[in-house]
Amino acid sequence: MTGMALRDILIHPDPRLKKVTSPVTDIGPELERLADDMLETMYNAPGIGLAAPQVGVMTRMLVMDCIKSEEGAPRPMVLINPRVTWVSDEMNTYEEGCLSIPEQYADVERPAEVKVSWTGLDGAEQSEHFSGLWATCVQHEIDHLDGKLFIDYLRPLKRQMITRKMVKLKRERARERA
Ligand code: K1U
Ligand code: ZN
Repeated sequence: MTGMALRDILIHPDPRLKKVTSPVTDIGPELERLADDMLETMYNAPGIGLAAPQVGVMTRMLVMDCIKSEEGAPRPMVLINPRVTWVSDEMNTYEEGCLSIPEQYADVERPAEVKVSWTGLDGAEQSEHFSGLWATCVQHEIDHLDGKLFIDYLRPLKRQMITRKMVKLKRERARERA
């Protein structure tokens, strides 16, 4: 058994970030390895969430941990085939970021609270009521599984501006690697 590995995070624009992912049908060692690698990649970034398509795996799994380091023990969560089963009428605006859209932030309005059901790595069904940053994060990550990015909530002009910056960033990074 080898240790966890960092995976490369895809940067927008990438066609894989625009696709709807397929449900997980088989929970086994390969999926466990992917979950471990995604958690390691998320903590290393650093980030508070990561969805499988962001590392090029087109399957419905996400990881998250919204505990701030000063708040105490980490709470790594792995959600397989997550479904939002209830949303609050109350909305909340949060300045979101995305590891696939580095250094770009914008206000996004979403339901303030959500109830989510999912399958755990042990195969057991789970559900939880999320509020605050956890609610924002889980909705952002489930959007990734449906090929949606936070910039899709912005005005077209702002979205285009961010996309152009990302094209430039990718070009610069490719040049640095050559
Ligand atoms: O999905 C992702 O790209 C991860 C993203 C999650 C997210 C952030 C903000 C609102 C909703 C969802 C990030 O983790 S961006 C990085 C970030 O927010 C952060 C990084 C270090 C400390 C605290 C936050
Ligand atoms: Zn994201």
